[in-house]
Amino acid sequence: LSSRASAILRPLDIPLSGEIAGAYDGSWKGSGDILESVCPSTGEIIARIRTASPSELHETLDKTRDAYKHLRALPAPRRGEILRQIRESIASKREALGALVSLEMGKIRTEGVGEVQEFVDICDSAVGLSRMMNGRVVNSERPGHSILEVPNPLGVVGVISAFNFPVAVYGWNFALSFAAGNATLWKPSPTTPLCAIAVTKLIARVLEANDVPGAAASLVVGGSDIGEAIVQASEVDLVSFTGSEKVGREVGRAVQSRFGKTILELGGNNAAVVMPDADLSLAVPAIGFGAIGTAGQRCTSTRRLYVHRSISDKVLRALSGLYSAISPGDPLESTTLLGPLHSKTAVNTYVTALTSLRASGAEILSGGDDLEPLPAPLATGNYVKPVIAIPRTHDPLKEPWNKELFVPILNVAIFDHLEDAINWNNAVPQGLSSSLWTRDIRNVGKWIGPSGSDAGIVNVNVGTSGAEIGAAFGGNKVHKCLSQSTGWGRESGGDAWKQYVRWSACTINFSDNAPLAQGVNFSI
Ligand code: UN1
Repeated sequence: LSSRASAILRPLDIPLSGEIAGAYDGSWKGSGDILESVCPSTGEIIARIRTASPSELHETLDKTRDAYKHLRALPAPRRGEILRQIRESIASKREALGALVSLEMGKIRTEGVGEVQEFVDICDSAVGLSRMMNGRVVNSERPGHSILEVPNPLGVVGVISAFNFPVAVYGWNFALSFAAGNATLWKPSPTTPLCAIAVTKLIARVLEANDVPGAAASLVVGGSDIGEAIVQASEVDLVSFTGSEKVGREVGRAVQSRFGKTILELGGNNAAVVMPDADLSLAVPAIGFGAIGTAGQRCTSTRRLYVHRSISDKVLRALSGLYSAISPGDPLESTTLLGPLHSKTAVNTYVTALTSLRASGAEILSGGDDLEPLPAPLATGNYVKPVIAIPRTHDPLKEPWNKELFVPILNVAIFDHLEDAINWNNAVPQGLSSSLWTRDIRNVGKWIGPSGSDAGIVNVNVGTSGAEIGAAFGGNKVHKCLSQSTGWGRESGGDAWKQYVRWSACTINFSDNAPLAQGVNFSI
């Protein structure tokens, strides 16, 4: 193992050699296939992980169900106190975990640490919530009666997360699920198992110290067979899935067919709209971060840029200048702003997209030329140059506009009226995030109102990516072409916790009579 990798794994208690157990339910195990964790920056194999076998998964499901029974009996503020300790434990390893995210996922250091901070933030929020997950007392129409709406713990929450946020997205789900009294079973992306193992180790230690069964935070590293088994398992009450639109559709159908609950966080194809009065000193760097940040691999990455004709030359000149100052490099170096793509498959997607942009006559404003090989050990990493392209035509239902490719390619179109830009923003199949740049309050009103952006995230003078945990995160879209969409899931802040409970409507009669509702008379 290289010294750069071992220096990151050692402080997180990850073995530097041998095969690492990838499943946890109170004890560590894994007798399934071996999976390799590959560093996207160098191509180095950084670990071999023993995945969960199907029979181990079933055993883990049983233990996770039992852990739920333990957790639901704890008062919510007590669960909050344990969560506070988990928060402290994760925060104490902020830098180390952030570096592991950079090593295994490939995002730059500050974004890796930021992602761990997101986990800490949602724990803070859930600690507070543990004393505020309140139900309601409803007025009954019957004398001497009262109605309570009680949020009870739900059961087992299955979290299937993606490679691009290998720590934070689990955190969003785990923190709310735990505070609500559920046990959580995590299946991380098979390409970021070490991040999941490191996080689970930190949580497990806190659970054990508090005499809570470790299976309250179970982990099963594995491939799609394990994912499918979780989706179909009747022990799992809620499946929270983050990933592709294609797999999300299958997950949605399978869970619905057994009447389970889902939270689906699927595709994003996010636009930034720049009005003539925008402050470009704010807009241009934010669009750069939205499009280049995380090498274009956030669900919230900016993929489409709509610029008003009157300022298009100025905006595109400034943006091209910004792009030319950024070249890919080692994500572990503090000065690097663009790390590698996560996989060789993503590099192929990038090359194919660029080839078809060229073939269809798009103007390539930035990037697109060959990348000088990086020095060893980075020469074998998945680096690409970020691209700004002006496709010849603009049709939101056709390529390249209708697809989320998860690579740093920004497609640009010019508009004359805000209404056109809003229509274009809304016309694609996905609806996760959107961003308007203006100082004119009238534009803001149009953008955030009923005829404005139909995405789940509707920002003003803030880029499409980098949401805080306070507001619920998720997409909106019903689309006529059924091939792609975002799902309607809501995670992290807002009222997202209400999805992690089962609501009990309890009508209680304190009186000596038993009248029927609606005045129904059934006297015998
Ligand atoms: C994702 O890409 O799946 O708003 C999540 C953001 C981050 C989360 C992105 N807070 O960009």
